[in-house]
Amino acid sequence: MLHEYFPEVTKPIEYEGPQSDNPLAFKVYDPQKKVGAKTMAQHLRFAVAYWHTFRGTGSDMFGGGAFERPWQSASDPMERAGDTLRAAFEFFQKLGVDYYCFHDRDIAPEGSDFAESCRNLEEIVSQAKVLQEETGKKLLWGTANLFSHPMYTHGAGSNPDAHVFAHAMAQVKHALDATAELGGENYVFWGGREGYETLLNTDYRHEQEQLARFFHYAIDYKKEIGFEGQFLIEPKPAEPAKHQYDHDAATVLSFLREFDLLDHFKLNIEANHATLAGHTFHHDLTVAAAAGKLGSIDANQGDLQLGWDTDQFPTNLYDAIYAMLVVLEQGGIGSGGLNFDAKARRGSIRTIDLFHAHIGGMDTFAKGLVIAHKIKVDGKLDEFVKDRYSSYSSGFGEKIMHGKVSLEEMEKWIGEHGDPTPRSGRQELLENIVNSYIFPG
Ligand code: XLS
Ligand code: CA
Ligand code: CA
Repeated sequence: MLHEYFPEVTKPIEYEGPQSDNPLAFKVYDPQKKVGAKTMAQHLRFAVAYWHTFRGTGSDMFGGGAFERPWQSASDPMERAGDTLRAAFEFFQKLGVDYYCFHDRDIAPEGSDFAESCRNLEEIVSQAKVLQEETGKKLLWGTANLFSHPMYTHGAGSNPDAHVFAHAMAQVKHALDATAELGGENYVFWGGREGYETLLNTDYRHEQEQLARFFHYAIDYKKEIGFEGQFLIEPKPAEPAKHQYDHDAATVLSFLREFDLLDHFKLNIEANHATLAGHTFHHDLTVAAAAGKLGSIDANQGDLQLGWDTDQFPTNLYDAIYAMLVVLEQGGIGSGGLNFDAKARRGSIRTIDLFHAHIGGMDTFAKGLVIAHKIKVDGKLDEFVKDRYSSYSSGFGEKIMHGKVSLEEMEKWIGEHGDPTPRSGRQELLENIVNSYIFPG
């Protein structure tokens, strides 16, 4: 019998419905329940974030670790990594989540030099592969941590020192190998320190070109090893860097277009990063989806009173509804999923808190899915929007959209038709319609 890290959870978490008062049960998320043509599990593709859930210590800017995790107690780093991996797979099985995500340095410890770090990674990947085969759990995405080590203080791909660039590329090579070996469905690039602290020491154009080069090399290597997963870039405006180059969805899309990278990437949109950029989650999802580039989601939420990345578990139903409206509109999340890039609060020190946190996030998004699906099927909102733009689908408006009218012709047309009549955007009515799906009948 393997060591049990979560003995309080005596059986897998199951759906018990809204009437259940069992805190270790789903009230909405019922993995096999069909919503339209797909099951909830197929729509939502939930993933656990390895770094927060198994490596998080509860530390913050004012204090060190607050959690005592039983899987983190061994003094030997590789033994600790193995214990952590087994705890993770026990957690995935008991929670009933199909996917997980990791950084190379979450799952395997940094060695005394690069070669040792690579060997550590390979060893843990081989253990993870066995556990995946035994449990049927899958890797949603892997990534390289190119921001914790002091060598990356001035960036990785955008570092002014070519030596650091080469190290970062070598690390990406191994993280890609690890992701491919584990059948990862995506690979994420989050550029935590790809940005600047001051423009006084920064050649902005050079760093942009370097970063583009970094991505092109990664694409070449992806082709070389035949990795079929989707490449994703995750926008974030700041933190840890003062200014990050992948500021938000629109900035990343324009960078990808400028440097001929657009065909090779989609976006991984994180709720808390969107709000840090001064947008709503709904906004950044919409911007990505409108370009056909919404690839995956980091499902968390920030605290609007705090100006930093709090990475809380998502409990806001409106955000979940709006997110799922965008996902349903584009026909699903594809090879992506909903990764809980979220951490239990520093004060939530028990391991059982990790279950409550995930159950809450899963129920919130399951409810968001159900409501978004109803809104879509009823079609009232879509009809309203369609009608709002209908003047472009025929007659003079259609000609405008096809670029067929000159400014002189527009002037003439206005002369004939007079000034336009203002039309209401009916926002309050639409908000009430959304609420009508939430209020109990
Ligand atoms: C940090 C980011 C990071 C990425 C993966 O703020 O969210 O965790 O998701 O490197
Ligand atoms: Ca994230
Ligand atoms: Ca975050």
